[in-house]
Amino acid sequence: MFPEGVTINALTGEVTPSTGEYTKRLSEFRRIYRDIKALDDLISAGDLVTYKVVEYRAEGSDIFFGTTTMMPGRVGAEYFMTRGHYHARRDRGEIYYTQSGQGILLLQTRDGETREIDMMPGTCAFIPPDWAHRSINTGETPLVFVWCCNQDAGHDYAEIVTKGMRMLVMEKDGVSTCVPNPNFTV
Ligand code: M6P
Ligand code: ZN
Repeated sequence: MFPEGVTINALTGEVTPSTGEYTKRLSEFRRIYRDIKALDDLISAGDLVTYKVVEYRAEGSDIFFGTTTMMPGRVGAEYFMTRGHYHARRDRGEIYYTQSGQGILLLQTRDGETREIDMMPGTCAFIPPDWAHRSINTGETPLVFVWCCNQDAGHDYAEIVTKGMRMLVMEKDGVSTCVPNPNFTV
């Protein structure tokens, strides 16, 4: 392993050099958004990419990092968001350092604590071990953030997909508002 300077474009999320990437489209979010009709209408109109994740991973390293670039938009009153996850390893945290755009990072524990952190350029959010996290683009431009965590952290999506998150971020009169999720199941 050797040290390396990696260039990150704060407006596009481009990582140079990068070792992998993927995109997520609206059709992959049928169990995530509440407004099924709005989601189906959007998918029929053209199945948009809502976010892209690019990574830099050195084989054998303990940590890795990358960017997530989230497009602006909404499904009904809900802004475009990530799936949201706990880490498979409960002793692994993460950081999210916002480069451009604006958003909200929703966090929760298994025993009912919730937090919201405003994502804006310059904010580095500390995500402690075993806090589920979901990012939401509440702005009108792409939300770009750098993340860094352990390579062995892993993703545990099942809990959030089946139960949802305790809080939702909805657009109301042009403003983003955090509200309790009426469908959250303990
Ligand atoms: C961040 C990191 C990634 C994660 C991505 C998208 O970039 O935490 O590990 O995959 O967000 O979030 P999700 O996987 O919940 O859709
Ligand atoms: Zn994570």
